[in-house]
Amino acid sequence: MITLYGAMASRAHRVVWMLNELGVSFEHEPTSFQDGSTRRPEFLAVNPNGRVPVLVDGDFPLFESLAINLYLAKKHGGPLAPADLREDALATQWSFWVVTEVEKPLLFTSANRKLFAEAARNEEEAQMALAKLDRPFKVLDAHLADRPHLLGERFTVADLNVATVMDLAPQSGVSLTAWPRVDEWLQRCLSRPAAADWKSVSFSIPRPPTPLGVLRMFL
Ligand SMILES: N[C@@H](CCC(=O)N[C@@H](CS)C(=O)NCC(=O)O)C(=O)O
Repeated sequence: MITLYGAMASRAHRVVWMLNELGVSFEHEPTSFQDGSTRRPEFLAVNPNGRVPVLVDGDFPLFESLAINLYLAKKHGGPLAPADLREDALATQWSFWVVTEVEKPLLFTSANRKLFAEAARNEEEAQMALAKLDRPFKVLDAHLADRPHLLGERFTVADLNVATVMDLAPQSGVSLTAWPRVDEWLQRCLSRPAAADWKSVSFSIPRPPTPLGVLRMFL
């Protein structure tokens, strides 16, 4: 039995998309990360980081959303899974790439365009974070010039992992028209039926009251 902890309005949606793609049934514990639930001893016993998502497959707990997806793809096989060692390495590469190069500045942009309450948004901060995204977005756009998906012809866990981070862009008023291949690829990924659950979810995050608090949130 697989149990996934984490509300849809959290990074748990990344794993829900993967489980839906694979057609794997699971129990969903929609643990909120905003009401103190992730600080409770019972939750910390499952994930000592106090964060969602965490997946428990039988007696095997695993945290980190994109690592969970790589595990699920490899466990269940099929077209989403890496077909060989090189594809495995590339799926890992793109997953690390998106969390290290894209996730934080994109989240910071989104916070200042949509996720913070309107009065707490700061367009200058959004522009600053957006400027950091130009380099990785250009890399992705160039990579997609001669292939429809990250590993070539088929949609794989690499596309899913990168798209689950990039999906903050259209949700938060970040236009991708300057990177047209990224824009098209993302729309293709997000129009997959297995991604549908996520698209209707909306959420907000409170802006920390001090500049230091903001730094702490995004560093
Ligand atoms: N790198 C982790 C990040 C997990 C994470 O930050 N989750 C947020 C919700 S989306 C959380 O649980 N925050 C609660 C907290 O930081 O206390 C992953 O991708 O799984």
